[in-house]
Amino acid sequence: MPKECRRKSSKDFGFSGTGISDGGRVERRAAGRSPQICAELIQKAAIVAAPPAAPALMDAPLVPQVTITSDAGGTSREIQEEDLDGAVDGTLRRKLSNSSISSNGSSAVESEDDLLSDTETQSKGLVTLEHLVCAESKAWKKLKTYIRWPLQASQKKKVNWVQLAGHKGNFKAAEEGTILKKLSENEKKCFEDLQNDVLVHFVPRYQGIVENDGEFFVQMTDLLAGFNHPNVMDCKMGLRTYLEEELVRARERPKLREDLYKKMMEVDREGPSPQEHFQRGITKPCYMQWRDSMSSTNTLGFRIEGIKKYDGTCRTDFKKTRSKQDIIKLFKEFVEEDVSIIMSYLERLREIREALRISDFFKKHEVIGSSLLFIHVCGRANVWMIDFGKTSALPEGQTLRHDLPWQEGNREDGYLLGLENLILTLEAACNEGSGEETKNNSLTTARDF
Ligand code: I3P
Repeated sequence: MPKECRRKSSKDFGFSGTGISDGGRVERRAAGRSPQICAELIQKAAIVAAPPAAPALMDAPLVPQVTITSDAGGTSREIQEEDLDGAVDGTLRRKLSNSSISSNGSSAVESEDDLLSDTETQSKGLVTLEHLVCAESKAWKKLKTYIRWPLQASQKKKVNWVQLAGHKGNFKAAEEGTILKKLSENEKKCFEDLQNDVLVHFVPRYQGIVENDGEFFVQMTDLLAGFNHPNVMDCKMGLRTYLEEELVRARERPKLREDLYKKMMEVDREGPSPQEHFQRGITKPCYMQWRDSMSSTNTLGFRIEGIKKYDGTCRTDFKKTRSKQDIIKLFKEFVEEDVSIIMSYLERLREIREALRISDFFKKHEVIGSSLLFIHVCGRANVWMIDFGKTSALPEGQTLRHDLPWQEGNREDGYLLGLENLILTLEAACNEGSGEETKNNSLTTARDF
């Protein structure tokens, strides 16, 4: 930490008794996924892909057929051909950005892993400037969560942004203090609706749509503008990170994706089922379910996606970070045991919670794949709600509670459960620092808000 930023720290955070449950370890990785949904999708994808002599599914359970009607699921238009991936090898990509029901404006199959060039570094999830410079050859840096990087004048042309987490969105630097994100009708609609909502104080300021080189972009405040060497953490919120529509789509047009199979294998060789191994492919919902079960998404309702420190190191190797102890440790490292930073974060999170409780926008939207972005530098700390590409409006008259478990059809996203657990995590850190024990020992469950 730079000297001028040093503040008094708690001597020992300790962090025992966090007040949140671990959710227990998954015994077998694939068991964390929904066996019904995955078995069904694998089976259908197998038929589509028609691999020779595919082995029978092992212990595949009977699949209850869930039908999502427009009443339950949707705002949706018909799923169009262009919404779907074209091939197992990923040569054609799903184009969520064109979909009014599920879009974050960036739909390439690439992930942060694609950005890392060195295998060893990749496995450690450590990104250094050199790697980013190497990866800069792409015309576009596609960044879902993005960070302005303090640069030497000589480097400025090479690297403007650093990816922190998730798959890469389409961002472009804009006039001072703003950024451009490739237009997604879905996200644009969210920003427009948010203008008249209490949440407007917690999202980047929307500055309309602009055209640049024949393409359209959402222009918004660059949250990191004006900060030198900020510390940034991205936490993806919710009990799941895929839309119900993605399940429906995968049932209708199942696609095996080799890129996702490979990504899974890099992290967990036991992750794929025998069938998936044989086919060397996995459907997107199955991959996403595996991601959610491997991380703390399914148990705590949030997960850490990436951390960038003031010293330039950037970590995204959190796919297996699941236990509360590990998360607390990461928060400790992130704030360098500065309790005052934790306190500031807590204050902001509680404000967000209050706003969510009265927000009309929140009530009427399924919030999937959205993140909370933590930023602190020199004693200043803030949290912002970002990424609304997969946030979709519910049909007229429908609302969500956001604190209920998800069952297919109810569209609940668990956002408030995640926020509650995030607050409990940080409170536990502070309580421990001041010698108090945390009373609540269980994962937050359905509550009345
Ligand atoms: C990606 C991540 C993204 C998802 C992307 C996944 O996995 O879950 O959120 O994009 O799907 O590959 P990982 O974090 O392991 O790299 P969406 O949120 O838009 O669904 P994609 O490959 O279809 O872009």
